[in-house]
Amino acid sequence: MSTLSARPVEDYTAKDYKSDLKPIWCPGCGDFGVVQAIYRALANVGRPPHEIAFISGIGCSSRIPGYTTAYGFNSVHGRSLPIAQGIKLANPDLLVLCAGGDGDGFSIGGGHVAHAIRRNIDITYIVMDNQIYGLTKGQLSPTSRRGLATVSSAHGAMESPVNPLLYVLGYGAEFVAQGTPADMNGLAKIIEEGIRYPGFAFINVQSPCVTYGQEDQMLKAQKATLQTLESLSHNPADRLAAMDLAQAYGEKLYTGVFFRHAKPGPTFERLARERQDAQRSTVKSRADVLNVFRLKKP
Ligand SMILES: Cc1ncc(C[n+]2csc(CCOP(=O)(O)OP(=O)(O)O)c2C)c(N)n1
Ligand code: SF4
Repeated sequence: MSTLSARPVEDYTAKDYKSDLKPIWCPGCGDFGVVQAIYRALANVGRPPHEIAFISGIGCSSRIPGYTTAYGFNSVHGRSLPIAQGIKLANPDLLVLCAGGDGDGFSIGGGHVAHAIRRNIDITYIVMDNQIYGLTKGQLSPTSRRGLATVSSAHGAMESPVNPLLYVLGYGAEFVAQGTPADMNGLAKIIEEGIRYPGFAFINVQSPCVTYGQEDQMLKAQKATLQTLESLSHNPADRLAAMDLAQAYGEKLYTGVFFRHAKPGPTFERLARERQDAQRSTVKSRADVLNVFRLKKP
């Protein structure tokens, strides 16, 4: 916790994180619930808004930083993670959140996810997975189910969908969870846990697109089918059990923490800071500088 915190943790409420901007999402969009859950999670964590940086890509879901009072950066489609990592490295004291759609995260930005995971940068990455491109009016996304016909794919999706949960578990993510605004308490709790996890945390949110999505993805259908991992007595310390359950992505809606590493590894920003400090302590002369960079003396 930073020493900059102006008020005691218990003084923060969800209202402190809600900006004056009125969301322009379609009425009923799942993202309304996601931003509410984020306000609640942030209030429980109790960091002041000026100590939070919220980075997104481009998409309906990527509008989310603007609806909070945190410092926001609505960046470039698929590039939220590189920007968030740069911000975290420049100022490791900031609480850094990252968010966007399934297209943003697993299509154009898919290559960045693996590297953020293996660096284990302390960022919480929230993907609003609606299995469609919402902003650009309903094209196939990487998580669209096979056979889905859309405005730009009249004959249906020919590829099988990306499984975001297996993807991140396979790359070694230390914290992996799934939630839905159909269970607001559960979603706020998962987001809070992700923020508190000392390393890269991935949260997949089944946030329905009411305009271009499918009937069985809507909140009513989700409420009727979701199963909490807690009710299955899943042990979140067991990566293989988590991978087993994650295989049901697209068929069953499991919510809760799939995996939380029992012994969190070092974060990239900590290792980078330690290396910088070690180098500073050894550099006393020009010869030392050359040695640090392994350059030859002229
Ligand atoms: C480099 C680039 N390519 C394509 C686009 C067009 N574009 C904007 S948002 C988007 C996809 C949105 O889908 P998703 O990321 O899943 O978010 P959603 O709108 O569903 O929340 C696309 C293709 C863009 N803005 N920039
Ligand atoms: S198009 Fe879909 S994802 Fe975008 S605001 Fe509307 S309901 Fe939400």
